[in-house]
Amino acid sequence: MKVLFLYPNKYLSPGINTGISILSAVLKQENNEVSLFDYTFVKTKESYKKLSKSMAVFLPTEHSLESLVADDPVESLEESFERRLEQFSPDLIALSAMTGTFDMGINLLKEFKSKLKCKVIVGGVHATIAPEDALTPDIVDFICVGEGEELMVELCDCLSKGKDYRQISNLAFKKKSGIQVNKLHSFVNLDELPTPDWSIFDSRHLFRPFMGNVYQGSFYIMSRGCPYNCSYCVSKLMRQTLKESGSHYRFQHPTTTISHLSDFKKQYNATWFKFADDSIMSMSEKFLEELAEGLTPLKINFGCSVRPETTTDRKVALLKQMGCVAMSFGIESGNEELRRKVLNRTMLNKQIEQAIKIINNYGIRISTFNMIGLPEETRDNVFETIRFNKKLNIEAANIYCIYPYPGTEVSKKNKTKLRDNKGNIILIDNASVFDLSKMSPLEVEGLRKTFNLYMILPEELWPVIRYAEKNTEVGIDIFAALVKYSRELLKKKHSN
Ligand code: B12
Ligand code: SF4
Repeated sequence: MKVLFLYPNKYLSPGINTGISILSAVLKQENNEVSLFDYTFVKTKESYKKLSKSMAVFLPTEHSLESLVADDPVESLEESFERRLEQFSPDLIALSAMTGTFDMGINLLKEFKSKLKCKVIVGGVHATIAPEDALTPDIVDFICVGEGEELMVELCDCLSKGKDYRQISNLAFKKKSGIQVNKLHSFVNLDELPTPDWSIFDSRHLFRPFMGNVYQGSFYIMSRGCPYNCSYCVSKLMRQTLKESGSHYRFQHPTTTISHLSDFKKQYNATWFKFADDSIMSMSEKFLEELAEGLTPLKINFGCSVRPETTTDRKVALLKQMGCVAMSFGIESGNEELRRKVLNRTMLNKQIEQAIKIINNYGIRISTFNMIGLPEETRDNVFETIRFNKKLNIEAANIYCIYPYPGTEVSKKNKTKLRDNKGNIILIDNASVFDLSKMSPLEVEGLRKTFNLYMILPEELWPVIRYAEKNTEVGIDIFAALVKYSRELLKKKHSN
């Protein structure tokens, strides 16, 4: 069978998709042919314009993402996809989508409705947490609920031999009387999976600029799921939806990770990885010791995500020893009560401070994840988050507006809808329209835009930054001037 994966990713957001790379490897093991249509480097008029308008406060590096596409022609997604269809002529199109990218994938496929001669299957987070929504478009024949490794192999086998596919585990499809969701199989044994297949991805996905140098490498995941229950996250929902398959949260054996990363080093000269696991320090010291023993000789660098409650000196020392150079922390809110009551994250500010102190001792770079627009949140609460980041001396704060994903507690409590009046999924970048906080969506947008300025610049300048929150002509000019000034300050700090 010829399987064409469709990856509707944000323009110039490089990084190999772990799910697709695993599925491709598994399908190739069974002699299927696999190809990929990926939006990441398709330079369309719209995406190109949007990128040139974006203005980040972070210190710019001399290795820009734009340089990766400098020589590429501007073309439409449709033109590019049509070419791929003609070249590859797939037997099955396999769309991998999150909630925020599902419509991007479907809209492209709809353009080709009359020309497509093959079946279309959708998998990924969105199909798992919102199966009815994912099955609604006419163009979709099947969806995959949960893990796709076994399903894809069986489906390809059935379709190629004309066998009945209707009983395949994890498969769901439309019937006259509604939808049929088949039983789920047990979770796959992660230690039996082959090395993920990076070969179907554009090599520019391996571009990894870090602290002034450029490395080769990408995302890699050692686990599935997460043991925590944050109210805004789909993790708990996935655990409940997939409980028939067993215990969702699990790590593969360190030897599997070591073997896969050695393969990547040999094949792609990959030396920089981003571990996509939700919480690497949840694993025991013994597990990390074994991992360190195998990874240290590989001499790789990597970044990972951590929870403060799990941070201990010994675990950080082991991670540092095996190559950890960057860690990201979800602070989400600087106000402990909001964090606990609204987000169901029970860690204390004191614990975060202690964890960061330990990590700083090892010279590991720290970035934070923060959210605003939270239910019950006031402007003063946002400033608690800004001040907390400032106190922690954070230079790279990622800031998002909370998004009520379907089925999560935040969505249920606030009775939010997935789709707007026109039937489109509300995009993550427009999440302020959910209007969940005590601020107006405009105020939330203004604060999101200027969060890093408030964090980097001295408090005497805050009254000026307030003007930059506004989307007026003057506000836009002040914003640009302050971004320039912040970058100069950061540059100066780093050159000292
Ligand atoms: C790593 C990661 C990222 C990375 C890299 C993604 C990548 N290139 O791989 C980065 C940092 C770029 C990222 C960005 C974002 N992410 Co993210 N990310 C993750 C994370 C932590 C791990 C993903 C992963 O590697 N999973 C492991 C693989 C093996 O699982 P999988 O992808 O689900 O694939 C399996 C099945 O779903 C299925 N499957 C997948 N595709 C297909 C296709 C077919 C046809 C079939 C049959 C089956 C199938 O089979 C696979 C193997 O079993 C998840 C949380 C999580 N633990 O899953 C969040 C997660 C996917 N991200 C999320 C979000 C919200 C985002 C952002 C929107 C964040 C933001 N505010 O910007 C952006 C969007 C980027 C974009 N593309 O537009 C949410 C998605 C929620 C939702 N309902 O959509 C998640 C679930 C986090 C969360 N807990 O809320 N993310
Ligand atoms: S720790 Fe991260 S992945 Fe786990 S439930 Fe919370 S937000 Fe989700």
